[in-house]
Amino acid sequence: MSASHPLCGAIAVTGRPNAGKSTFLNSVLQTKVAIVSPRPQTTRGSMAGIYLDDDCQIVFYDTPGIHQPKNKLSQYMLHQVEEVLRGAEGALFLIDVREGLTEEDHLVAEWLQKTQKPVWVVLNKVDGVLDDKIQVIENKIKEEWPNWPILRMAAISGRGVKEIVAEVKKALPRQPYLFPEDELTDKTLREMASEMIREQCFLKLKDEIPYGVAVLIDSFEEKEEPEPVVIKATLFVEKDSQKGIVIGASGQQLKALGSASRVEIEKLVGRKVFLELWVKVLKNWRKDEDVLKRLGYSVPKKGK
Ligand SMILES: Nc1nc2c(ncn2[C@@H]2O[C@H](COP(=O)(O)OP(=O)(O)O)[C@@H](O)[C@H]2O)c(=O)[nH]1
Ligand SMILES: [Mg+2]
Repeated sequence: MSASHPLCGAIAVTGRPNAGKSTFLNSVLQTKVAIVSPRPQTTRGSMAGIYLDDDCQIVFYDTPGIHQPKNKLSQYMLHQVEEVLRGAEGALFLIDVREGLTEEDHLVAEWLQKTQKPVWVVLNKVDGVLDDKIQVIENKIKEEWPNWPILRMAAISGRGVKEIVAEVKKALPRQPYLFPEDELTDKTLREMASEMIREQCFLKLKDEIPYGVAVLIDSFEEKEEPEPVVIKATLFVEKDSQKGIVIGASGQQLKALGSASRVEIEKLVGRKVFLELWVKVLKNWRKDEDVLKRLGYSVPKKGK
């Protein structure tokens, strides 16, 4: 490609569940686009966060954490990671230094070795971890994967993020921008609103419940201001018993979910939102391909 083109390319943001991938995406864009929770496997699909500066566009793809698949939804999540890696120039491999090197990190490394693309190991969450401990992890990584450069970051505060961008830039080709200059993500407002509701489920619902919640936006109406954006959404749960929990005594839990989600969606759309939530039971939806498809988690057939 011509030297007059800008530096541009896609980079996969990979790592085990909870390593801080979505936090990195928000940090590099200085805007909240990806949902984050203290719990693993919050992110289900891939999402582009589009970084732009004077001479460069980097499309960072947030991905679900690489893990051992347990059901059709996990298979969908892992397929999303494969697709992103296929189209990327390289991958960031995020490691949570507070946990040290784990089995799951080795599983991620196996995936990344297969791609034969540049990989940058990013030691995340260095805030509050002693330098000696980080050094021990770094030495182990150098032994195991000697070809991969190692960087340090605290995605939560933005420390080290600029340096990562600078490193990644060196590996990008010159080509026309992949996305229009004013775009921040590849997701629609509707999709992002549904994610914001799911995020609140992860933050507010206990135990296994959020893992069995899917959100479907039934309608998203943008009337003229000062009218609010009117959003109607259904939360699907897997069992009758979960429906009661999500709604809560006299509807308190659902109300809390609704108002917290509304605040987040208002930040996203930059205006008032009226949000109506319903809860329905859809037995074992995570195992049912047709239902997964309806909810936007389309699992490709094996061998494709
Ligand atoms: N202390 C600390 N926590 C972080 C950092 N980055 C992410 N986290 C936290 O780790 C948890 C998982 O982050 P998330 O971005 O959802 O991880 P993902 O599953 O890899 O996308 C959240 O509670 C984040 O606030 C960091 O640099 N420092
Ligand atoms: Mg995530």
